[in-house]
Amino acid sequence: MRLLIGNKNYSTWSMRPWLVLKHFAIPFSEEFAPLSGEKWQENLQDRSPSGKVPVLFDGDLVVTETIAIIEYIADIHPHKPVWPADIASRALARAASAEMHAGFTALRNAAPMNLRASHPGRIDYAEIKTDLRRLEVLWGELLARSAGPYLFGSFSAADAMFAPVAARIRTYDLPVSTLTKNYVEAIYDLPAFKEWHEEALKESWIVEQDEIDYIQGKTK
Ligand SMILES: N[C@@H](CCC(=O)N[C@@H](CS)C(=O)NCC(=O)O)C(=O)O
Repeated sequence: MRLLIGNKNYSTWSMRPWLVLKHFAIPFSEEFAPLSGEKWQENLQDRSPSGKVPVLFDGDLVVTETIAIIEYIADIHPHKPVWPADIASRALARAASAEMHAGFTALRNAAPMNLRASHPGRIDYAEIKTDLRRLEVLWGELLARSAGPYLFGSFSAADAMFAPVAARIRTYDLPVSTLTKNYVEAIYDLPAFKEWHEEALKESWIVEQDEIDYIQGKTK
């Protein structure tokens, strides 16, 4: 099984299935498709049917879309608790993951993941407050229900879906509750996240369109 991913410092979607594979000790090889540099988009289109990362290759099967990749991993490893065990928790985990996949657009657009960076105070709270409030209510309800430290007790695909948001909260020092801060810490403490993070810190590529100065129109 091969996973095609983008730059670890920036690629939120790549991070999610990678964390699931690593955390559940599922053997895979990773391949890198840069998200910057000469003809990066053409090169990515040659390697990915959707022109995006991640892509999972398993024999002749090519799976695009993060959530479909995670579901496939769960299907072929039914004994690994990729999703929580009980039906109600699975439904809630899938709902939260679907909401992450389709939503939180203002937060995602205003505060790109950049693991190497530290930009406290750079995000206009007014732009993201609706998403941040919803995020804190959702995480708060799930953490109260499970008693943590992850959304459903132990780490599951739902946490993998939200890990890049935890990284944004840290990078931009977003104003959040202690409960939310503790959850961000739990993500940073996960061995698979630590491994991704360490590898991201070693990267030197700059993906300009994902840098806060570019997004805020300061270097366009
Ligand atoms: N809906 C896709 C989104 C994937 C995505 O947007 N990936 C970014 C990198 S994090 C990408 O490939 N960007 C390249 C581009 O849009 O040209 C998924 O769930 O996997």
